[in-house]
Amino acid sequence: MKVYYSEDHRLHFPQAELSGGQFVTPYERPSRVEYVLQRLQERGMRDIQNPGPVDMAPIHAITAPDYLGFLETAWAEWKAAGMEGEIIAASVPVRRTQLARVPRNIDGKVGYYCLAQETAITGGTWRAALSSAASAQAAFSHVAGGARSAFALCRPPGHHATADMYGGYCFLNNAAMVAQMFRDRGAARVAVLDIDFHHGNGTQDIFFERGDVFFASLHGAPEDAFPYFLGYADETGHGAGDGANANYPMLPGTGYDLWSQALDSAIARIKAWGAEALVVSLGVDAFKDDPISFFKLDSPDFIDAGRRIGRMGLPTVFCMEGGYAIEAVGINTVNVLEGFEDC
Ligand code: Q9C
Ligand code: ZN
Repeated sequence: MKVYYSEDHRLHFPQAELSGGQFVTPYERPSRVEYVLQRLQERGMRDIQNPGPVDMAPIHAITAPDYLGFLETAWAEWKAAGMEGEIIAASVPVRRTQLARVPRNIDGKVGYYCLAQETAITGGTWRAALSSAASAQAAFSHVAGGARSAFALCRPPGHHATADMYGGYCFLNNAAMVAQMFRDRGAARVAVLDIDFHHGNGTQDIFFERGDVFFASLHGAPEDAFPYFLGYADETGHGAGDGANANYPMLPGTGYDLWSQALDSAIARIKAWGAEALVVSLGVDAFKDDPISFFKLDSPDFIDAGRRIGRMGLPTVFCMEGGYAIEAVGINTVNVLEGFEDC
């Protein structure tokens, strides 16, 4: 399987993540990518390329222009306002703030565009996020050109980003962008299958009222797990999107037996719905030793999951999402890809 990745991901490495009332070294860190690259090499998947320059049009197709402008200039505005540290949102519009509008002050703007305050923005974040999108675009182009699959080793990840909000380590929604690219290239029906431990709230939000992109997500129940608030099973889509959203929330301690049943159910829904192309939000934080998650998948389970996805027989673009048990991230990610190829 062809792999696309950009070294520019390293431009995004905040010193701090707000976690449990402390600032800690972010779980979502550059070394994650190094472990995946190393494992790809070990397993003989050496066809690893840099993406070409990013194309802004597919990003605009799923992202609000004011939000993109914010991401591009936030660091300069933050510094110009005399802020000393990295960008962390402090004041955010919350319940009973439905009338919120974009403020002029950068501190206010940051809060306006933020959906979770653990995530910092730095001087390199915008370019890193663009490079991550560029990898996803290159993977899409490869599959659009006739290949069965491709892997975008995206960093930073994307599935928590909505059309106009960042958070959960995500800034631009790579998976949603690729789904839209499939649509624009003529696929009538496209599915996004999100196997990251966390609910893909950003992707769900982008497609919730659309009937042309099916979204299925397996994740920790929203009562217990980030991103909270969304990801319940009764969120099935709205308007034209009614019936095109499928959530599989699962409780702490969930192992592969139950998880794989949910996977089979999501796959059956996607097949029955008639998807012609597939985007996989490939997080491996469902792993038993993940430091911020609570499922119990073991490394071989990821091979089996990859096989089940491969048997769908659809043109498939994998976009890297989460996975924080650093040394196992490479093994688990490549296991999914190998299972897929071997199905
Ligand atoms: N103190 C992805 O997997 N909450 N994002 C962290 C740790 C945020 C996960 C809690 C988790 C975001 C792409
Ligand atoms: Zn995750």
